[in-house]
Amino acid sequence: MRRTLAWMLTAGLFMMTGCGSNAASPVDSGAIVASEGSASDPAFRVEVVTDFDQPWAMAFLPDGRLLVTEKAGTMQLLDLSAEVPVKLPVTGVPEVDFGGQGGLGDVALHPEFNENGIVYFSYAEAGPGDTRGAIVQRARFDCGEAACSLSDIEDVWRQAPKVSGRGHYSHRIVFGPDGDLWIASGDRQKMDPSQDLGNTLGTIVRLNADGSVPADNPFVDLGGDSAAIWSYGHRNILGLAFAPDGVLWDLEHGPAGGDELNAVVRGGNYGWPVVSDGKHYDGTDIPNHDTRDDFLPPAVSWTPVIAPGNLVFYGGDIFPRWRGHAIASGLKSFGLVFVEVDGDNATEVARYPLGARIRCVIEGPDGALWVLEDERGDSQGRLLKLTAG
Ligand SMILES: [Ca+2]
Ligand SMILES: [Ca+2]
Repeated sequence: MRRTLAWMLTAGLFMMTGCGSNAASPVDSGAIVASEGSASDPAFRVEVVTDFDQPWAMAFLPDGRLLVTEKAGTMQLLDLSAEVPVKLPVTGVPEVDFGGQGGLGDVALHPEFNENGIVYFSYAEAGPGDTRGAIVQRARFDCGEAACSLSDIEDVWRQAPKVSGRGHYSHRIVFGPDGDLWIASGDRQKMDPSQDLGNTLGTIVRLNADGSVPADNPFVDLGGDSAAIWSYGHRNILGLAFAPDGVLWDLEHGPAGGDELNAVVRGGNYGWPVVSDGKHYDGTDIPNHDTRDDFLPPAVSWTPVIAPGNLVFYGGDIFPRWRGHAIASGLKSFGLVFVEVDGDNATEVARYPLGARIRCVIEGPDGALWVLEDERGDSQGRLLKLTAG
């Protein structure tokens, strides 16, 4: 079902408690707002935990510590067991091409992290002649008392070709239910390559955990970089997540309007830049999805945009209302967007304002929602913990 939804904001003060360096700063949050009708849901209790320098992504280790990437090229491990959380620096992070939308990106644990200690991470890598592209590597992760380290770094995947500019890397990493590795590869703001299967711009790729190509990928016969492609015609995919029923969902930025949530199918073409429910930034029209039946339409499109940060499916116990729902962080929606998903249909059902560009939301081991702000005026983005209100 396709919907265009206005951003509804209610005013309202919200109780918050804080710890860490920004405890005195208020979180500009309000009530959870139903996107249709007036149903109200229990609000969240919001704690400010600490802050980071332009944080981009995070992942909990099995021991409850939190690994956080910062866009300029640093990684930190946050130990939450102490009364005041302690940050340990992570050494061995490769040099990243920091600028524009690029830098250090996502981080994910190997499905067998408990046995092998391997983490995956993505970043913008410089190339010859003022070019760059997304890269995914993996490394052994170890921690001592004062610092953690990456070692035995291996290349897993490179976006190809490297091109000019510093936008639309996407480079979101997720492991599927069967242990496959899925990577979002943005169109690098070059548009037309998204329809050309001879490169990996504007695609979602599927690999084995070691970076090799599964023999049953849809375009293996094309060989080379193309063999990794699972779906194409994408723009800038910042959300990539598996629903409990195994459906893969991608959440991507549209141009001026037309953010999309897509149920991703093998070999699917999602239309960019031939069709979009948005327009070009200069106002030039782009035919909408419903003008062409040869491209797969989004389950939800948003105008005005939410400008997604990421996407996660909630499976915890402390918010029964949201179990099985998708939750998107929003840079322009300044909060969280809750989406009800049923098979390959989806509907936005609520929003929760947080008063800042929200880069990332994940579920913690205790079922709480952990939220990273993108940045505030001083480039610091706070880490928030949301529990039952
Ligand atoms: Ca599309
Ligand atoms: Ca359009």
